[in-house]
Amino acid sequence: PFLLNVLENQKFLNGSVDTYFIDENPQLFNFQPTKNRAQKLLNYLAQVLVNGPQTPLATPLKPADTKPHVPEVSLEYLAKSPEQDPNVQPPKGFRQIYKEQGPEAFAKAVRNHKGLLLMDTTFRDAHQSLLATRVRTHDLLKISPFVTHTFSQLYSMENWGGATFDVALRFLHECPWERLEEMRKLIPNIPFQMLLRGANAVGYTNYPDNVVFKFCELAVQTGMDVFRVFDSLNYLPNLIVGMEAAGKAGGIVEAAISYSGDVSNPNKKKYDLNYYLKIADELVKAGTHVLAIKDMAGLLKPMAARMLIGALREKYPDLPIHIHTHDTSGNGVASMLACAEAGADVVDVAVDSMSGLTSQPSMGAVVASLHGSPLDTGFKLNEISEYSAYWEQTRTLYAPFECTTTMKSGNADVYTNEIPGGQYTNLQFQAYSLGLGDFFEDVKKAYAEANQLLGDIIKVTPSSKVVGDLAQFMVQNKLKPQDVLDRAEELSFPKSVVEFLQGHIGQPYGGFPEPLRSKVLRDMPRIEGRPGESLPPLDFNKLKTDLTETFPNSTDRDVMSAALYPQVTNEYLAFNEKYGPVDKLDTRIFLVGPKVGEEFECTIEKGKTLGIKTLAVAEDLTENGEREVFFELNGTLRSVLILDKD
Ligand code: 3PY
Ligand code: ZN
Repeated sequence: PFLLNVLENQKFLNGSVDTYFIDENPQLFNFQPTKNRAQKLLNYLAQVLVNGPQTPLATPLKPADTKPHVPEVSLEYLAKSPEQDPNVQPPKGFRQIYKEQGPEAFAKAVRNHKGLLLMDTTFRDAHQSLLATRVRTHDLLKISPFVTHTFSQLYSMENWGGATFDVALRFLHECPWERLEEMRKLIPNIPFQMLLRGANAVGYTNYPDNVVFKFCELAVQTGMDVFRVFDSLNYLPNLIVGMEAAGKAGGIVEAAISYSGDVSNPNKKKYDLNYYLKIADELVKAGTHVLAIKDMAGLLKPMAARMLIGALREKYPDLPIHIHTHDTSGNGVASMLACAEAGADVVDVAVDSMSGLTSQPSMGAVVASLHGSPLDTGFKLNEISEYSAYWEQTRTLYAPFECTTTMKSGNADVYTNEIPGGQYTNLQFQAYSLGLGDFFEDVKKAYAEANQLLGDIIKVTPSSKVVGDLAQFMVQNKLKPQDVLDRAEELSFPKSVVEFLQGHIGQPYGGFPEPLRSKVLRDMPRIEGRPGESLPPLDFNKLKTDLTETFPNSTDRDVMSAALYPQVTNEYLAFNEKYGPVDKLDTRIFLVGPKVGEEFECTIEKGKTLGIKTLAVAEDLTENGEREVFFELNGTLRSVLILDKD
């Protein structure tokens, strides 16, 4: 068994020790800095067996006890390869054009391509929207060889950024950089795409400029290609920082305009066609390689799509146009087809079994609709089905995070409340877990009201959180919009709302809402321009020194993670040091632990596979309140003592 150290001693943790404690218990100060990885994993498994999941599960549903079938690369395809060898290099894709000839040549090739191009969001936004971003590197890597050989004609696969960075570190206890690097090794031909929240990078708040620049540099070095850059208020100075950072790093810049309102409705005046054309103009001037419309809530109806994409196509005949949407209303496929017909070069889809609801529209549906037309995507339905079957099975491993526990259908009420896909799922989930009957209906109504109170702003991470927080605040405190205005001076608003009004995430189009802002802020400080301009650069050397003091093995990647998420990164590193490479465990075992008596394998690196069998969990506690868990590790008996927290 492990020796206990002081950090696991109940008496010490309770604070009930005196100065003789060290003298009387020298063994507790005998720290073991490097236990081997296998032992650490046993420690993790025992911890889960004794104290339950080490990452919070969102529903009572259990992960399925299944091993998803990984489809083989098609024989027809291999037969065409000269060596008929399964290890054959995958076909060339758009990434080779980008790497050999640069971003401009890539953009030209995209624009000149005849059929409709697709971005597959399965590795990022689809699971961010449906499974609380919980899909693990382990399951992404398993299907990567199939993807690289079968879908080499993708414009890109979105597999990084957005919420994945935070969730990987915080909840999955895995390194996002390692995920990127490993995917890259397996997929050399398809461009990788990430979502960059402009000056917020992959966080929820504006960072100093040098953080954003360094982040992009490291992302390109680790394998990232296309940066979809947006700002949550479409605030140009913020957007441009992100574009410059991605461009300077050598990436493909895909500046995105976040879509709000409805250009096909003459009564919705704030975000009309002209608003979008003006921003597009600025982004083109700033040198974007590709222009994206980011319809994060799924508000772009087919008719509006024809108007907006038609107008952009006419104005910029040579510029590649890429459309992102969410299928919340159920209109996603129709809208993407309308975009394609109006001249979009690329649309976003998710594989069928990970599509629909608040995720992206279905890849199979879009592909089938265009078969035999001039916009034919060239994808084969049978191959999409195999890919889909993998994800259908894999999805059952993530049952504890399934949005369909509460979400049973699409809902066109999104046209009224304008809640972004990922947030829609979150809010519904929170409402259900509070168990209040009409709470979600009330929150959705309040969301629209909160948006109006804040001046009808663009709503996407992090501005969507501001609106969501205000909406929940209104429902919880039973406030009508007029109450909020009347009592603004005395109410204690959520922090995100106050900071938004202070200008912490940028300047909203049309200005801040008055008199609300003045009433809430009174004499609090305000930021007038771009928040990053007034933030001092982050001292990376100091951060590195501080981090390596606590974690001597930390890398430049960890330092970058810590620059964005200091606390989360510290916890990740501490967890990793204690429990080892938990990212290598199968998903069910990672989430809920093995069954007693179960035998399984875990490959911790190429050629190093552990055979583990859980033998028993002791019925009785030791006198220190610990429970002993017995394993067989590669045939030898091991046991671990775990403090039982119950
Ligand atoms: C994100 O910022 O993570 C989003 O997906 C916004 O749409
Ligand atoms: Zn999205």
